[in-house]
Amino acid sequence: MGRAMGLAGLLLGLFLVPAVLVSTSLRRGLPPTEPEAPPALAEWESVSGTVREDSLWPLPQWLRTSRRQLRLAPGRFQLVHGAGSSAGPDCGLLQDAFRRYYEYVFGQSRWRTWGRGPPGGLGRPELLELQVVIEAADPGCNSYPRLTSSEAYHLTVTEPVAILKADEVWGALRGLETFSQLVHEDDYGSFLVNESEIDDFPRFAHRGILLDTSRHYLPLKSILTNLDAMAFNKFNVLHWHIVDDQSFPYQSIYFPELSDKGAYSYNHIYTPTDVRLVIEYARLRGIRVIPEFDTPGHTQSWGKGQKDLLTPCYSGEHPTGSFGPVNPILNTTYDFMTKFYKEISSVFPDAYIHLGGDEVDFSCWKSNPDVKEFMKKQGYGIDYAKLESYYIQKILDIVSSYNKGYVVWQEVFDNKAQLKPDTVVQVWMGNNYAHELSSVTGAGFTAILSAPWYLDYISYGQDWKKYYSVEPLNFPGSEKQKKLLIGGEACLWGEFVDATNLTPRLWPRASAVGERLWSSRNVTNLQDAYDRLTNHRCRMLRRGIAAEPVFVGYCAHEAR
Ligand code: CP6
Repeated sequence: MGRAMGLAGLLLGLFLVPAVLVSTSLRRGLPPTEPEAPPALAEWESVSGTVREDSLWPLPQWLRTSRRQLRLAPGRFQLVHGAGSSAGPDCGLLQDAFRRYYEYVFGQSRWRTWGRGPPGGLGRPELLELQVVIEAADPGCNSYPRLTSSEAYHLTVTEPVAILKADEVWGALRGLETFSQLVHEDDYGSFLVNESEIDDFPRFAHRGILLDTSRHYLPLKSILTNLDAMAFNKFNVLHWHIVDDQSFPYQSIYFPELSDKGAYSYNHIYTPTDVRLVIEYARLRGIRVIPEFDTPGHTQSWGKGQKDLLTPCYSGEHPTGSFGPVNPILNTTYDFMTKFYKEISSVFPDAYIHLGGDEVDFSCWKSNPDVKEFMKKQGYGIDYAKLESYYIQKILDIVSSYNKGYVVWQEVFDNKAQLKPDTVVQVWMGNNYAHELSSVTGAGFTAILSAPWYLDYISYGQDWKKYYSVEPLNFPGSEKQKKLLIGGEACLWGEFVDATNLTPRLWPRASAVGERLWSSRNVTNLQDAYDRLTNHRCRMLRRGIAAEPVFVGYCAHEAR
């Protein structure tokens, strides 16, 4: 970055931090600067001739913006590989991203081809290129994003070329998003960008959205649209809660009966091709796909296609005909799970699988005489949490044998299962989650926070402020413990959500979580966030995301 520093020095005094972005980290290292006198503006330009970095979301870690504006000509401007980049035209991931971001920058003007005033760009210096330079020897074009991937980037926008530098393609994707957010179209249809410099990286490595495709089937299109929205908000994990009690839409290769019998219908399924498409679409946006196959509870739909998998419930001496959680006392259960998770481990490339383990109802286990007998033999007494731990530990062993890591819901930790040190514990219970984070990290485990971010809960008013105001590291613990919190997830459980309301229910409310997990800890100003979020929401609309309004108001593009 030596060259960038030189450039930074050169530009000192030319830049100012916009007043709305007052935050110590943004100002650190910057001498007090006087804004340069704005260039002489023609009368018709003056309305849009102000610094306006008022739509960046999430806010970059460090940025400064000049008043000097450059224009971009749709026919001339190019996204290109810069000199010295380890990636070139054979990097499909970047080529694809260049095409997408060209559209996001310029495509939005097509709704209004009439009534253009004088070309606002005339007489302004022009930005000709965005050169993307990947600095690592292996740019990662054909790889999958990982927990440890670098998403850092450095962006300078100066005449005549902008330069985006990143270690790996993942940072380039984040930087392209930021660049596209810097460009705006003025009232006369000119594309303008302020000269600026941005240094950016995520605060937390795991920034997820949970989608539930069991309570309602979500068509592929909805999932892909959501991946677009995630990229606009710099989320990097799709937690795919793919099956649950209500339906089993995952079409298994080894066990096709699971979805044949357990899906809502033969059409409400995700075929291997569908799953590959989701994974690839996500990869191209720097998003990991972590599938959740939740057991031993939440498994009613599994029982339809897999005989003897679930525990028969009893009333006294007699089976009632209903079933409970997965039957933990049969060898056949583990034979099945061994094959099943072998398939899952090869279908999903991510290093992690979510194994669930939440909300196990012990009543059916308690009613079953064979389970009672097993409890006695194992010396568990009447502690059914021990039986759950017995089951989970066997599943963990199976999944580790396929060299996968795993995420579990907090009960698995609470029930004192012997967890491998690399287990990730997801904290979801709302009551005293700070204490839970303390216990989990105190025991040395990595944690993900989702308790404050249940977006399926709706209420009147601007609840994004509540999500935004959470400080994830506000829990008792040492520095070492704080490092174990790797991020968080906004959860959208599907009981009341299908393709009709998925997007507006998630966006822009999830954007609040996105900024909390990406931006600096001290980015907390609600008024500033409100202003940027309303603009960001209008931008999502322009890009085809039906994000609901933040509050009263309008978007410029929606005028007739
Ligand atoms: N489904 C599954 C759910 C929930 C959980 N697991 C859930 C529980 C309580 C609330 C929201 C969601 N619907 N499989 C718990 C992680 Cl408030």
